[in-house]
Formats: sequence, structure tokens, C-alpha cells
Amino acid sequence: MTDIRTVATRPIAGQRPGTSGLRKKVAEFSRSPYVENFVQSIFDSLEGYAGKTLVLGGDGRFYNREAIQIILRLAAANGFGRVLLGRAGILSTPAASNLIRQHAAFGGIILSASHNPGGPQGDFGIKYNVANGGPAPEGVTEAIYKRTGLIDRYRTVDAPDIDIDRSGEQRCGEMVVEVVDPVADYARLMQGLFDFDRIRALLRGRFRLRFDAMHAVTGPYAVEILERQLGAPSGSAINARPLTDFGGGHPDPNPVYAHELVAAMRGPAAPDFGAASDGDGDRNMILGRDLFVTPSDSLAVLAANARSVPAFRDGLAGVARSMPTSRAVDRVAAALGIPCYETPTGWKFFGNLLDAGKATLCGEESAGTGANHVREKDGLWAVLFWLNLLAVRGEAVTAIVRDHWRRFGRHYYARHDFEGLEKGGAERLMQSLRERAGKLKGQGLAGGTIAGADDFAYVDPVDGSTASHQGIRVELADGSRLVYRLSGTGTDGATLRLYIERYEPDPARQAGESAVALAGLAEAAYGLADIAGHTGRQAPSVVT
Ligand code: VG1
Ligand code: CO
Repeated sequence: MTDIRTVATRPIAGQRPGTSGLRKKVAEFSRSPYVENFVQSIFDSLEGYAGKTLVLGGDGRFYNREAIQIILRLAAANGFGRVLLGRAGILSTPAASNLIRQHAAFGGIILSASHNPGGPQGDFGIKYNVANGGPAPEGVTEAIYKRTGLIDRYRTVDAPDIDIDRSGEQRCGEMVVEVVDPVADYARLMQGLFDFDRIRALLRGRFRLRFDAMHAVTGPYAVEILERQLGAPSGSAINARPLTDFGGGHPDPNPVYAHELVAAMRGPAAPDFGAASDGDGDRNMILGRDLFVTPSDSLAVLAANARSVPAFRDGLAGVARSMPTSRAVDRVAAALGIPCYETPTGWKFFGNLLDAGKATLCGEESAGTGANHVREKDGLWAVLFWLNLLAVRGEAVTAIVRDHWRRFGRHYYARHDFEGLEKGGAERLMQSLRERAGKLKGQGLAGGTIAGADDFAYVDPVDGSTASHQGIRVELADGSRLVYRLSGTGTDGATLRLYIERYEPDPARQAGESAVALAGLAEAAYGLADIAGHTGRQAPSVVT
């Protein structure tokens, strides 16, 4: 028998999970007993896991390997029977979700701060996923947070480190640790969803693709699936080696941080298709030649063309989008005669809709797209969906998107992020908007009229749970929309996100630049919230 040690501890302030798990600086996470306290609090909030299986892995960022050893000892001491661990500590978020489902695990712990920078000065994160493979719902994360405020002991075992690079079974105390290939099960899942033969035929021709893994977790997945299984020339996946600091970059697939790829997609000699994924592999960016497909448009295009891939041959039951995501997909849902759900930001809100079969396809403006095959957004899945679609339609990305706009209208869209704000100012800005929201109706704005404004609250149509204060929505009479909310994933001060959307039904006016089409609305949005007055900022730090 291995000795289980109970170690006294004291609560550590601030261990509250945000939009997607707990994220803090590495410096904070690596100070013992930070991980111990949080993970013990997760276990203390759960029931019935004795002898059951836990999935464990992360995006390979700095401190991943150390945190894994700590968590294995805690899991053993707390009575888990088995841990399925991604080899080298690697599991993309969607692959972890799939493993939980395939192996009927009790749950999973994913080590990632996703799109946040890594390295010793960067961020680290821990997220708990439940038995359906999805992020723990708010009820669970709040229980965990409550527990972090009361915790007075954690349990661990005195056992040597596991060799996480060696496949197969080992033991940590009484618990079995099975080190598994992080890619195999996920690749098999993808084979069943898409027409690999058809994509292979596309890639054998003159079609060229470039996938930027941003030195994050999707590298091994992209090399195996896109290059080895689908025959894209070797080197099609760039920056494919996961690095603990993501090569010093910001593993956020948007035109700002993936500028190298965006530059390569310009001009007649550019590849036909470009894509990128984020730190933990759940986001996707889609590019055609000279065209960035906004994630909101991508969701709408995929919804409109769902029947062209094997997974959705029978159509979609419904779609869902996070509240700030553009309403492009709403128009597709209306045309298809299926429901469209509007949820708060964060993938955890899609879980119930997917489980209940109310929604099949979901998306977020932050480059998250996914479906009912797992319970997380899925970067490579979206790339394969696009490739399958391109193979079926035999047209360029640009042609498909333009055709979509002609049919449904175009939603010009942008997100302006004001990062690293002083918290008090950012909160006062939101509070002021909240107080005025009810009185904005009828007021003029950017040459139009405000048709209504509110503080978004959500009632889950499946279990009736509620989430309030999810962002201020301001809608104009012409269907334009502004949304203001504070980020729940940052680790430096506060980040204000301003989302701007304008609908353009006239095909003659759909080829403009977003920045130009939205300039007037953006100015008006800054003024309406008095961003400069509350934050001292005249301009956003990032526009995507
Ligand atoms: C951001 C995005 C949100 C996404 C979340 C997690 O949250 O806006 O859409 O679900 O990141 O994505 P926030 O609260 O900072 O706006 V990931 O890929 O970082 O797990
Ligand atoms: Co992510």
C-alpha cells in the first residue's frame, strides 16, 4: 500500500475559474501549493469518482510537465482508478474531450491557458471537464471556487514521477496511469465525420494549403491528419513543433497574431487555403486567397453547407452562437427552418444544447467552431470541414464566401479589444452602460436610431439555469449591433471587448473593407461608452 499523505493548507485568494477555467501567470501557478489547492478543490466538489477514470493532458506550455506530476499524485491519493494521460503531457482540448467520451471517463483536467502567451513570464491554466466531455458548467465551477476559499488540506501520495513520454501502463500509488497517443483516437473520429477520400483527391491536385500551428498543440495533429493521412505535401503544416513558449508568440489565430500566415495568403501565388489554430487547438482561423473569413461568417457558411459533409448528411437540428457572434448564422437558420440559440460567451453554455440534440453546430466570434462530435470547440475539425466543402464545391474560398453574402447579405464585423485596463475604470464603464441601457431606446447613434439595449441574461432552455450580466447589447433600427463586455480569460488588469456588427444586404456594397464599413459605428461606440473617459484609451490595442 502506498501511503496517502494529508497535507495542511490554507485558502489562496483568486482561484475563480473564468470564461474557460482558471488562468493565472506561471509565477503564481508554480508557487506550491497553488496547483494542489485548486485541484484538490476540484476533487472535493465532485462525487462518485472512486475507481473511475480521469483524462489528463495539456497544450504543452511551460509548467505543463510539472503540473502533471502533481496532479497525478493528487488523483491517486483521492482515489481515481486510472488516468488516461496524453503522451508527453500533450492533449489538444478537443482531443481531451473526445477521450473523455470515448472511454466513458468520469471527467478530465486540461492544462491550458489557450490563446494566452506561455513561457516562464506567460500564463498557465487548469480547466475541469465533465463526463459529457465539455467544460464544467457554471454550477460546478462556482462550487470549485467556493471550495478554494475553505480548503484546509490536500491529499497526495509519495510516489516517484511517471515517465510521461513512455506509452503504456505505469502506476502512481494504486492508480494506473495509461500514457496514450494524443492523436490516434482524435484522428479516427475525424475519419468518420469527413470524406477523407475526397479531401485526399483535392490535395493531390493543384490545390495548396498552409496550416499554421503557431508552435502550439495542433502541430502533431496537423502533421498526422493533413500531411500523413490526407497527403498534403510535407511542410504544409508550419510551426508544427509544440514549444513551451510557443516560440515567443501569441498563440491566438487572428490576423494580428498570425500575420505571417496572412501575409503568405496575399497575391496570385498564395496557397488556396490557409488556416491556423490556437494554444490548445480549439480555435480556428480560415483564410482564402486575399480573404480573411470572419469566424462568424465561417459558422454561417458551414451551417449553410452542412449537408455536403458526411457527418451532417441528414442536416442540422439547430445551431447556436455566443451572443457577441454576428447574426450571419441566424439568417441561415431561418432559411433552413431550424432554431438558432443565443448563449453567453464560453463553450460551456453549448453543452446542454448539444447533449439535448437542440443544436448540432455551434460557434463563437473568437474563432471557435464545433459540433456534436465532442463538447469543445475544435480547430482542426473546422479546417477539415472547410477542406471537405472545398472539395465538394470545387470553388475557391473567396467565391464561396461572396456567394454566401449575395444570398444572405453580409455582416460586416469587428472586435476591438482594449487590453490591460485598470480594473476599476473598466468596471465603472460597464456599470454606467448597464444603468443607461434601459433608457437608450430612441436615441440617435452613428446616423441611425437605437432600437433597444439591455444587459444580456440567459436562461438555459434545457435545465433552466441562469447567467446574468453577460454583456451590454445595443441594437440599432437598421439591424446594426454593438456589444460591450469584459473578458473572463485575461490575467493582466481588465480587457474590454467591443463587438461591432453592421448588416449589408446590397450585393453592390458587400466588397468593402470592414474597417471602413464600420468606422462610423466604432467612433459612435467609443463615445456612447465614454471609453476614453473611463479608461484613458483613445484606441483599441487589438482589432480582429
Ligand atoms: C474568450 C473568447 C470566448 C472563448 C474564450 C475561451 O473569452 O471571447 O469566446 O470561449 O476566450 O477560448 P473572454 O472572456 O476573454 O472574452 V479559448 O480558445 O482561450 O479556451
Ligand atoms: Co483555446
